[in-house]
Amino acid sequence: MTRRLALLSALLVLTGCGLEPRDRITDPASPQASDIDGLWTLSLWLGVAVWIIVMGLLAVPLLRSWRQRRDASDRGRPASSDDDHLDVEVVCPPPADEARTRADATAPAAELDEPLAVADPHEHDDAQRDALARSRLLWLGGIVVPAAILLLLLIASGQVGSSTAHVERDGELEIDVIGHMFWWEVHYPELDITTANEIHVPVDRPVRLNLTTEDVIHSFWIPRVHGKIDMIPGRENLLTFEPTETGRFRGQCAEYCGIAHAQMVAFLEVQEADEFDAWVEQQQADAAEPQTDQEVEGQRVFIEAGCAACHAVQGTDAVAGVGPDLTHLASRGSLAAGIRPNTRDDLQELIVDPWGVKPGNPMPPTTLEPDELEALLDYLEVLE
Ligand code: HEC
Ligand SMILES: [Cu+2]
Repeated sequence: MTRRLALLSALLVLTGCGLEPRDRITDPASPQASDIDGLWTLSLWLGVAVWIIVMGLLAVPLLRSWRQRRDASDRGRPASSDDDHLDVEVVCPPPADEARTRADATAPAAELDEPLAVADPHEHDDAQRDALARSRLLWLGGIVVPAAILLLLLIASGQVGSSTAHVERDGELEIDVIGHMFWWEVHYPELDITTANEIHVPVDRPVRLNLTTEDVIHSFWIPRVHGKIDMIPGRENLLTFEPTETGRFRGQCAEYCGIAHAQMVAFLEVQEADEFDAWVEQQQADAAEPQTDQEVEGQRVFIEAGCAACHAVQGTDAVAGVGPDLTHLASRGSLAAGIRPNTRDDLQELIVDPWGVKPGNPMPPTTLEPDELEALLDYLEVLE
């Protein structure tokens, strides 16, 4: 039994551990995330305070009854649990009052109170004082304090709600993010850039995300910069934040959207302004031309194997938008919505066995001759 309990608690503790550390809201990298973190901390500590007080109040009578029982047994009386019950019967026998109704005579409370009051008027005063204290405690602890705590939380969450809501900012960078099963399409309308799964932004500049979906409801969530917000069909939800720290922040679809929901990861890449400008320039360019015969052959395979039916490579005949834009595929740090590093092996596995890499992926497996596959990989690696 103890062993099972220990195993169960170990399991519970271990569920809190990931193989790799995940980005948390408690490590904010924008004023918006910081406000959300503040609200979370306030709720946590209020909860802890309430828990401690309630447990304390519970401990007082428990301790008192334990002490009474211990004293009773010290005095040599049996410390059985029906001790009190026995006392009542012995000390306060119901008086044989003729005037009493039958109902009165059978009410145990009346039997207990009246003879005690008659026996000792001081005890009556004490009982009244006790009752008053108890009702005061009930009012205070049951109504006034909880109402005050709830009011405080209401005000705090209202404040955070308004400080994190979308407001138009000067010089904000506008980005459209569209949820797909199971990846993120990313457009920069003013910069004429299309990419996927990795969103680059400059540090210390307000960013505005226009969030929608192509299919089912998803939820966009990059914990270190903002809270989660749903992507709803036929609706555009806005999210503004100002990243104050550079780095690569992990995000995750936060609304169950199908079999590969857990494998729908996004990255926010917050860069210094000049690095971001360089990235923009690179992304605005058309795809790199294949140079060697092998790469040219790879481009032919790409078109003929049907990849171009779903993917776009700017500057070529491939213009479809069913899957991620591959124009600058090689410049991305991850593959298949953040679940694989962008290496040649992972790329090969994704092309040969897309359903093994990500179940539910709409991309069909391809059967290519080994040399065709090599050529295709060579071509894809050119797409810096
Ligand atoms: C029926 C449409 C379809 C076809 C055909 C298709 N793909 Fe895809 N592809 C997708 C979709 C959808 C995704 C996004 C999968 C995900 O991450 O959930 C994808 C993802 C990818 C990715 C990862 C992109 C990224 O940024 O993570 C690569 C690379 C890729 N496809 C290459 C190919 C190649 C090469 C072919 C041809 C052999 C091909 N695809 C054929 C739909 C297609
Ligand atoms: Cu999703």
